[in-house]
Order: sequence, then C-alpha cells, then structure tokens
Amino acid sequence: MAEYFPGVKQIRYEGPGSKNPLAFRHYNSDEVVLGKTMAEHLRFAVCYWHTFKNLGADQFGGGTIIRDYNDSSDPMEIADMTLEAAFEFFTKLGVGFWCFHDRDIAPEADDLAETNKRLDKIVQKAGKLQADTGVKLLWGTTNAFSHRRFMAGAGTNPSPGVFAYAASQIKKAIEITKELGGAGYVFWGGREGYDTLLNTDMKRELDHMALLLQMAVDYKKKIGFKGQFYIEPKPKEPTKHQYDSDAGSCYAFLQKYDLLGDFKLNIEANHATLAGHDFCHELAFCVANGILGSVDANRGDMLLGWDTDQFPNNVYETTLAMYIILKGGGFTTGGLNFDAHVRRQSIDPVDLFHGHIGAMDVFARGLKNAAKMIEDKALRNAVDQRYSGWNQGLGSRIENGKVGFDELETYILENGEPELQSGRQELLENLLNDYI
Ligand code: XLS
Ligand code: NI
Ligand code: NI
Repeated sequence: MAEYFPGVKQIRYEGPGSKNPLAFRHYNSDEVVLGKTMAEHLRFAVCYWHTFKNLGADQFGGGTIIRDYNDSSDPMEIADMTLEAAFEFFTKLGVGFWCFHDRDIAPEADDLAETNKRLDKIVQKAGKLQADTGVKLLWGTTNAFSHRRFMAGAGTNPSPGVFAYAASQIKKAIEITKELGGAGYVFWGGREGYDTLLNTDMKRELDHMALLLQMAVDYKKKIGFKGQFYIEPKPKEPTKHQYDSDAGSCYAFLQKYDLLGDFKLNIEANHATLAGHDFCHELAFCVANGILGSVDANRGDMLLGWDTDQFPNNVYETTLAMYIILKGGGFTTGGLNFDAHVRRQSIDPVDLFHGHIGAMDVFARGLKNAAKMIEDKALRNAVDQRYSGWNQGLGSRIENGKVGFDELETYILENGEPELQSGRQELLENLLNDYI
C-alpha cells in the first residue's frame, strides 16, 4: 500500500515538557485516571468527512487542499486510496475509532442498486483494514442532505418518494454500520426543517420524521443491530430552522413520539453555540435527562455565526465538559468524535495531525482536571451545600409531595421571610480556575 503521510511516524506521548509538535504532551493512552485508561474514557474518533473529504471549499471559493489520495479521474480509485490514507492516519495518530457517512466512503452512482454495490466493495475493504489495525467504528450515518433530491429534507420532505429514498439509504447505512461492528448510528437532520413557513406543514413534517425514526428502530431490531441510535441536535444551517434544534427540543420530540427508549443524543459543541447555548449546557441537559450518548468534539468562532467546525482548544471548556460527562457516568457506546476540519489555508497533510494532536491533548487535560475536581469533591460540596435545605424539614416534605399550597402558605405566614444565601459564583469560578 502507498504511504500517504510519509513524513509522520507514530505519534507518541512525550510529556508536558516535550517541544516536539508531533507528540502528545498530555494524552497518554494507557495512563489510568479514576480507574480507567485515558483511551477508555475518551474514546477518540476521527471523522472521515472533514478529515479526508473536506478540501477547504467555502461559500466564496472551491477547495484549496490537494491530496495524493484524491489524485485520480476514477471516483472508486479515489475512494480506495482515501480509505487507505485514512487507516494510515488513524494508526499513526493512535485513535481507537472512526466515524463516516455512507457517501464519504463511496461515491454515489446513477441508481441506488449501483450505489449500494460500490458501498459494499468499500465496506469490505474497510472491514479488512479495521481487522488489520484494530481501529473500530464509533458510529456510521447516512448523508441525506447533499444530493439535490434532499433539497426539501429527507424524512420531512413533502414528497413520499423522497421519504422512501431516504429510508432506503438509512436502511443500507444501518446494515453497513452493523457489518463494521459500529457501536452506534447517528441521525443528523441536515435539512429536516424549513426555509419558509409559507410552504410548510410543520405538524405533518414532524409526524413523518417520527415515522422514519420508528421504521429505523423496527429495522434495527429486525436485523439485530445492537449499536446505540443517536440524534444530533443543530438549530440551523443549512435550513433557517431545523426541528432538532437543541437537546431540549430533541427530548420533547422523542417523548411525544414515544421514542425515548431507543435514542440518545450526540451533542456537538459548535451546534450548541449556534442554538444560543453552550456546549456544557447541552451536556448537562442530557445528563439530567439520561440521554447523553456521544459527542462531536469541536468548537465554533465567537464572532462567526455558522458551523466553523474547528478543533477544540479551550482547556476551561474541556475541563467542565469532562466533569459533566464523568459525573454522568462517562461514555459507554459513545465517545469524542472530532467533527472538525483544518482551516482553508492549512493545506499540508501534517496540519491534519496538528489539529488532532491538539484536540486530543486538550481533552486529556480536561479529563485529568475533571478527575481531580471529582476526587476533591470541590464543586460538589458547594452544590450539595446549596441544596441542603431540601434534605430535611420543609424541603423534604415538598420533595416527597407531603404538602400543597395551603400548607406552604401557612408555613410562610408562621415563619416569615425566608433566609437567602449567596450563589458564590465568583468563588466557584476561582476554584475552577485553580484546576486548569
Ligand atoms: C453537520 C453535522 C454532521 C453530523 C453527521 O453540521 O455536524 O457532520 O455530525 O451528519
Ligand atoms: Ni456533527
Ligand atoms: Ni456540525
């Protein structure tokens, strides 16, 4: 097999003092933190679409990035070479997982039968490369948003024919995810929303989306796919409004259509900020409601209002994120997928390594900081203290449903103005900073 990253050897942990840009300073895969290795906690995955298929195109211009594995007039030869390059990259970087859309790994042909044949060919090769390298599939998904047939959505498309096409794609994508031993399968509603309400029957579209997901659940059971289904919230882009706009709206949707038992969420940092939240808010909402599944680990730009999908680089954010994730029990089927691409001017293959090494190190630091915070019970003591009024007396009588409005009014009439306590935000911010 050709070598596509000849200048790069296996990336190793060299410790915080290392000045080697092609080494980890913090991510030490076998190091044990709170009873598990860093690799087991973090479950890093490289995403195929950004890392290997994104060639730097943006709204104002085409690609800037030229890769050896993209140099052919035969799209299937490109698919073969790209897959080989990808597994070389996964291995040299030392990640345990990868993620893909069907259309990333094999190009669409003129009809579905031929497209699926192409997929089968590449999936067979991917299975062999997985077995040779030990790299596993974190999740698979379908691309039901790029082709023109999906301009008005997939499951929410006004045409039943397009709905059927989307279902056929998802069916095949679940099958190949199963074949590759995927730990999960993601539904991201790329164009499941609307551009204008003037032509949109919102109720019907939502009902259809639920039908599509229910069919996917039925099919999953039928073929015995054991992976976890995830929904990935995102509020807008490409549409003006997407139905899966944030964790809260996904939760309400899953509840309404009785799908909660079959789905968890895949939270993307940049999508959280587009929704007007932050990454940690979305994680905390999921933990509070038992639906945290997996994470698309990236970041946006505070000054740009779109999905810039940059590599994570903020220790403060990864510390708090890992704290929430660990307190929620950590990852089981999910992990940290780098849904991020290098910038348009980062045209060298080595830039892919810099992006991923930095991202892995910043999450490793977050993990270690969060573990220390958990061991010290630093934040926990403050939060426990803040809610301690609920552990006895009036609080416990309210929580246990022993009192109603009448009793509460009597309580206030007898006891007067309740005592207030400081929120201590500044103290706690200082405390968190001590762990960074
Ligand atoms: C796009 C999404 C996409 C999903 C997978 O904004 O993040 O990359 O993760 O379809
Ligand atoms: Ni994503
Ligand atoms: Ni995104």
